[in-house]
Amino acid sequence: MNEIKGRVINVSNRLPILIRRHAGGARLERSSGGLATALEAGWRDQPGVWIGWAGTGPGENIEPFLVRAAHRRSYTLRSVALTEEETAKFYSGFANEIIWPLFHDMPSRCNFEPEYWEIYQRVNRKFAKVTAETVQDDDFVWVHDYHLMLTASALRQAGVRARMGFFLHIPFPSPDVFEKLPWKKPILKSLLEFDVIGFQGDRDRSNFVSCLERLLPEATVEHGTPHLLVGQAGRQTVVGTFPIGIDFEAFERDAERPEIAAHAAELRRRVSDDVLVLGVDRLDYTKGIPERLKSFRLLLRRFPEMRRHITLVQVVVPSREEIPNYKHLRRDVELLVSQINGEFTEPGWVPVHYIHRNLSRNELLAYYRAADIGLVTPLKDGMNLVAKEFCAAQIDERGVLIVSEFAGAGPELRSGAIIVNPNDFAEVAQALYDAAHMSVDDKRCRMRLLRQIVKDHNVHRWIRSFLQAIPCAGRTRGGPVGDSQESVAKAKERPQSTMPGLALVAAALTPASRSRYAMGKDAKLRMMGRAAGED
Ligand code: GDG
Repeated sequence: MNEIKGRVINVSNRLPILIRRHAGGARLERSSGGLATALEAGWRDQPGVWIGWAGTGPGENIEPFLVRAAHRRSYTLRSVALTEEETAKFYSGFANEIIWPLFHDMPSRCNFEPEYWEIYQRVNRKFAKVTAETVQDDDFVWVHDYHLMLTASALRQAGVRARMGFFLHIPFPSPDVFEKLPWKKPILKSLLEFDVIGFQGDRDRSNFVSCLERLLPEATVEHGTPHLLVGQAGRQTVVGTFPIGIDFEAFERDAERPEIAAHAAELRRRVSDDVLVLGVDRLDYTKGIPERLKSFRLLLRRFPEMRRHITLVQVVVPSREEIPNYKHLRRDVELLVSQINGEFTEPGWVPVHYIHRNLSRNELLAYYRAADIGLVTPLKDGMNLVAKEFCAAQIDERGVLIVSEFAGAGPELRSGAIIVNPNDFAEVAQALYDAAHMSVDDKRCRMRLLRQIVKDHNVHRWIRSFLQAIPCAGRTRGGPVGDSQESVAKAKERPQSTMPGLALVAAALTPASRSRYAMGKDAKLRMMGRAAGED
């Protein structure tokens, strides 16, 4: 990270800690979710400041908590206090009832309430104000995620001269979806006030460029190496793809600990010593939990010989419980679990073990190690860290990863994982069947490849590559810009992948492993034939 002379000022909706009030006072907790997990792991030795919401409102003295939390960290923490109304209309409202569903291609779930937009602007200005008070000219301001897309314009208006970057942890939608947003232009324009914008995958970046082409035709796009340069209103922005990673070494080291191995063995003994399938998700409609349960049910219906031999452990972490869509989802998931268990349970075997709580890190690691199949089937996901954590914890190289083609992790891990369409229940059921019957050699070969990819593309590399894109932004400011329409088209024609050398990795797969997967497709057709005439 030599590119930064000053400090990194990290700005995200949530701080990595949460102060939770209870009758007897308050306690400090760790924030959950992918963003906090990834940044906490990657940020170990970087001096700086992390600005975000700690779960508290104005007038609360939380300074002692922030000082305590900073003890074990290389950075200090500054909080942005939010009123109850702001939490409801900015966080639950604009961010999670509009942007979250829209950016995950689910516009029918959006609640385009105009007041949410007012409060979103106000809260973005609030975050910008705290940031402007903190930042110095040679610092780098790194803003994270969809909650804070307007901060760059507010910071520029406040006269902040430091360079600024933005990383979107969730997908960016295609123009047909994005243009449904009533406030699309101010959001695009504000994003282009950052010096660097990062996306999880090439598809997200290409969607962003298509949105510019349609909605801001005056913007110009040039193909730099390896990133794009977008010109708008006299300034230029580097736009790149930076797939996020995990702290591989930490997961591997912790998974190796004897107490985790013992816990994993205990789980296998108690839950299933045959095929143990694991799903781990926040309770969110984008994660495809009902669809996954239906696929598992289909497997048990169509392959009766699998009954008693395969068990699904589905961990569901409570999330955004105040939003109506999420309450309904919990009811749907729990109904499906009880229907499946009602249909198939036999003495000594319960097909679905459903856990609705946050596991400790040690428990989670034990499940990752114990599982034979990691089943990661979101309908849409920026990356999905669970897929990568599962691989890192698979130190025995026994597990098979099944991953959705619509998760950022899909393209990145496609050479070792079984890739599925989560809406195709027959395909997922078949993938489970194939994974359960895969030879030990094939499983080892695939998992070794996956672990190498996850290890190489870890969170430290993600941070480094994002920060390395910054000087590029400085150099290009005021530089030549290309012809708008023509250069946008060229940029879309030539996707630039920053993914690992997948061709090389795929070449290392055994022929047996490759043909096994091809066999899976044929078997799927057979299975569909067999199913004809079923209800
Ligand atoms: C967003 C994007 C992107 C889950 N259950 C438990 C637990 N977890 C941890 C996992 C993982 C994290 O939560 C979930 O991360 P994901 O990436 O799967 O999903 P989001 O929270 O939606 O994250 C996503 C990510 O940002 C990073 O850019 O990948 O696409 O949506 O780290 O381990 N942790 C513990 N107990 C649990 O029960 N301790």
